[in-house]
Amino acid sequence: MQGKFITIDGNEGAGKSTQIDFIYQYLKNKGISAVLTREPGGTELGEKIRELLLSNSTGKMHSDTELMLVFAARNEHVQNKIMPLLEQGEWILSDRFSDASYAYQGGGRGLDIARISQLESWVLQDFTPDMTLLLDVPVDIGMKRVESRGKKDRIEWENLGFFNRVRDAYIARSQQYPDRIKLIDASQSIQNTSNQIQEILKIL
Ligand code: Z5A
Repeated sequence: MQGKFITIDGNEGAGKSTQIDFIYQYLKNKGISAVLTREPGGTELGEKIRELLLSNSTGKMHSDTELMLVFAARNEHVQNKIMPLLEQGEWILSDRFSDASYAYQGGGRGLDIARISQLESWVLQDFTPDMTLLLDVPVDIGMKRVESRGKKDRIEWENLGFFNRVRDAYIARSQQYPDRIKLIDASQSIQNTSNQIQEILKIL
């Protein structure tokens, strides 16, 4: 049986972690034991890069450096984990992948999309997820959901304008790649959002 690579992405508080658990269980009930992973991270080195990217103690970082670090972590992830697992026929569920770079570094930080695309081609060549579930929630609702966590990481200190640009960039990606990226209204209840996801997963 051939493995599949499914990614889940979205703006702050969209419910990715909540829904990835649902997807994992849904697949398990169908007899598929998926491997859960995340970005930035997913490998030992990738998790160290994640710490650099998200720790408040890192301080200021040039946006190009941030972009290259997320792709460095991604290269480790794809070469040393995702590809080998897919070759063994495993299904992989990743909490975030390259669309996040277009949204956060492209939309949020304002980096040139053509440069992100160049870096993506260099690192991934033509490798893309089989399916991306994009959870979309208005920024104010998402923020309220994550506020209760109290602690903010280095990127979460950004202003509302940044997070609105992130959301807009995600939506633009879903319009550009409608076959791969499935846009889900994540402003609904957890159950309603899971129901939308379940309908989409039926096509796999
Ligand atoms: N980043 C980047 O800049 N470039 C890249 O290329 C990549 C990443 C790959 C790490 O992300 C950061 O890395 C992220 C982007 C950047 N930056 N920031 N900031 P992360 O995915 O590890 O962490 P996160 O983005 O902070 O996750 P999140 O958005 O905070 O959480 P979530 O997974 O989407 O949501 P959740 O944990 O499932 O839910 C949050 C709360 O809301 C929780 O209490 C739930 O019970 C509740 N919830 C969830 N769904 C609902 C619904 N439907 N209704 C009500 N309440 C809900």
